[in-house]
Amino acid sequence: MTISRQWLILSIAFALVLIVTSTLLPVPWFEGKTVLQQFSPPSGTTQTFHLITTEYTTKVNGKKLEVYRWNPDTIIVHKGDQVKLVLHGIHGKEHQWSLQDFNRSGTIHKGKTSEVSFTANKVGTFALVCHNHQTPTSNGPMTAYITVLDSVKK
Ligand SMILES: [Cu+2]
Repeated sequence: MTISRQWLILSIAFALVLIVTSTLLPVPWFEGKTVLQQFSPPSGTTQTFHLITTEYTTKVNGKKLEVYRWNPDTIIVHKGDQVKLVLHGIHGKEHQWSLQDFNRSGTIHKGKTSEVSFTANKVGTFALVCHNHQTPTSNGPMTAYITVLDSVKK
């Protein structure tokens, strides 16, 4: 075996050791996490959803019908996720809303944006209700459904 071939093998071995150790050992600038931990998604990730207040109108026999809706109105997350809803007031002067199962409520005004965050700590389907537009007689129902699936991702 020549000297240069030994150096080549030694260099490759050194590079492999460097790659393996840098992947598996905690790295100070990744807050003590390994490279694998840093770049694999944690179980409780933050999910951000933008919802806009939307108005639909139509006419039936000359009579105007209108309904307010959340858009989108269906959100699916996993148990343990941090959920951030960014609510954009587009149509409708004001929407007083609540998400009772997660003890959150607020008011959205036209042209304004507000945010609400919560931990999806229970499994099920939960209603984000606008109290100004709750029934067909009050131009609703303006309800979005947040479904929290069990934390096992498939
Ligand atoms: Cu509303």
